[in-house]
Amino acid sequence: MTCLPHRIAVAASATLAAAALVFSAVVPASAHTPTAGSTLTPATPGTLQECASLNGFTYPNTVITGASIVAAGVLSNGGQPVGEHCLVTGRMNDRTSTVDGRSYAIGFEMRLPTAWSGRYLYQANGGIDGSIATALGATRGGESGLQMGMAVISSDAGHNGTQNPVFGLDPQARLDYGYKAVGTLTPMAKSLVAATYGRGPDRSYITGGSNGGRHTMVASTRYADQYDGFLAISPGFNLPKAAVAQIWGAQQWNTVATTADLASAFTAQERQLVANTILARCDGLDGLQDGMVYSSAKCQNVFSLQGHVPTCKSVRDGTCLTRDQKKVISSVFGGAETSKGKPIYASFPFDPGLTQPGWADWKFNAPLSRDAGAVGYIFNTPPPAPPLADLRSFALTLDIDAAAEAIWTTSGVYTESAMSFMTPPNPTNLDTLQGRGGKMIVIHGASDGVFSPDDTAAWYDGVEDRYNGSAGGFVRYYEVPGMGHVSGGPATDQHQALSALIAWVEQGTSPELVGSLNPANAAIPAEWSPTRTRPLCAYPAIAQYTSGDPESAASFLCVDGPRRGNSYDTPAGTRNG
Ligand SMILES: [Ca+2]
Repeated sequence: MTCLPHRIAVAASATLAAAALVFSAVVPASAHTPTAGSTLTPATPGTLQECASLNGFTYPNTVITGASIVAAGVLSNGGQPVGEHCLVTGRMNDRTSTVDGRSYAIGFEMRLPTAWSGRYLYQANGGIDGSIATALGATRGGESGLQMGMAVISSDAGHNGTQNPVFGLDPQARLDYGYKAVGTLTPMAKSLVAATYGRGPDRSYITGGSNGGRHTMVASTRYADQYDGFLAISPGFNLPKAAVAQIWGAQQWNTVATTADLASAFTAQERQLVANTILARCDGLDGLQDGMVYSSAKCQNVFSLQGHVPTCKSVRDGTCLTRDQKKVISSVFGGAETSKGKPIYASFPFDPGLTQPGWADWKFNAPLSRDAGAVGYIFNTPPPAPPLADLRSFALTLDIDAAAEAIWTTSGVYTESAMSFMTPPNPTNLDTLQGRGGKMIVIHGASDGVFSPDDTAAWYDGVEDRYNGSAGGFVRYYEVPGMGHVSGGPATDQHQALSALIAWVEQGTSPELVGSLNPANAAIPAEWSPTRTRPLCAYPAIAQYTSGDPESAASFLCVDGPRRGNSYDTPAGTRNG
């Protein structure tokens, strides 16, 4: 595909104009540069009119349990106080399950700022839900929708924390977790906004990371008529596939682990060895030795685990990998397969960010706990329901072929398969979103330990194919080198994607994201300047160093890169296992 290069911008508005001037001179607008697409009318500010009286707010199947003012400064984000707002708590669809006898409801809180921007934000939460995270509307990139004046709702998606993961025994709780909580809460939330401000939201947004990114991508197909902007970060949009792949990976690691801790299969020292070898081969491909590999697609061909990482001649001492370790690491990065060699999920790109502890936690710990519980109760039909105290042995002895099959099946009271209720239907069909002038930004780290950016790239390739190469007018994908799951890692993981999305939706401003470092991120190498910035380039473009300060985004251009989503030959979301 041909397109780009994009112009880039820098974070500080003071230098924005100068940078734009420079790059407009260097890179004239091209016919191949994605257009910003159509624009919706901007939101206009409003003022909170009601709060305590919202205790009397009525909506079908809704119970309000509290409504009161929260003073400015009680909450903060990024070290800055969040302004005064009204906190409304409640729940929808109180019920007792006829299947498992447990009580369920869709719990929520909504935070409605006194100084309102006219915008509404659905904060989609992570994990397997089950708790009402504070409705800050925080993106993990540094922004807070609440701080930006948006009215934000957060929910438990239909079950509470004590019901994780056994809520999967209840078919309705499965559907609420999968997609129906978002569909149920959205019109109620808009009605609550109207009751608070005297009018409904001018513009509506949804954002989340991980499972919240999944909710966001599901909403981009199921509820595109309800939202104007979608910001999905590290989306697990094929979560049932990924969970089975995680458990398959645990079984692989277990063949070379030296202790009960699967991390002994590939120690921190050995991961550093691989990262150093990747950097030695690939760091300079983008024009700068800076500890970041932007030419990821090229790197996958240039770097060879087998050929470039020393093979142990005797014992493992951290300076080498055994042949068996190499076989396992290659297979995990190559992607989980059934015993017949069919892909279960997706490949993962080699990237130096695998040194971060979060990568190891996802690879070695999560499969034996979170993924095992999710597959055992939520994603397989019928649910095998293993003892919760024995999830480790459930994972390590699981029949992978059967588990990969059972994410597609229905049975008895379970009338939707996990792949049906968890993933976006027709994921590349964004006709409704496009048709109403909606916009979507997707961000994914290259060293995500659980959800693969190769899967996201494959999805984006499918979207580009569907829209004949013009998808950049309404949806863009940004891969962040070094970044782990949602955030973290040796990466410029801080960004202004929510602001950029709003400007894209309401002003038609083409997003130009700049990544910066999080000072609290322990994975940042000491030799990097704390002020380092990098352009986040819209896939398939990659950042290329040109000249100037190596710590500054202004020294880079986004240049043409290859499409990389070749990890499986069927569109994302369709059956390939
Ligand atoms: Ca580099």
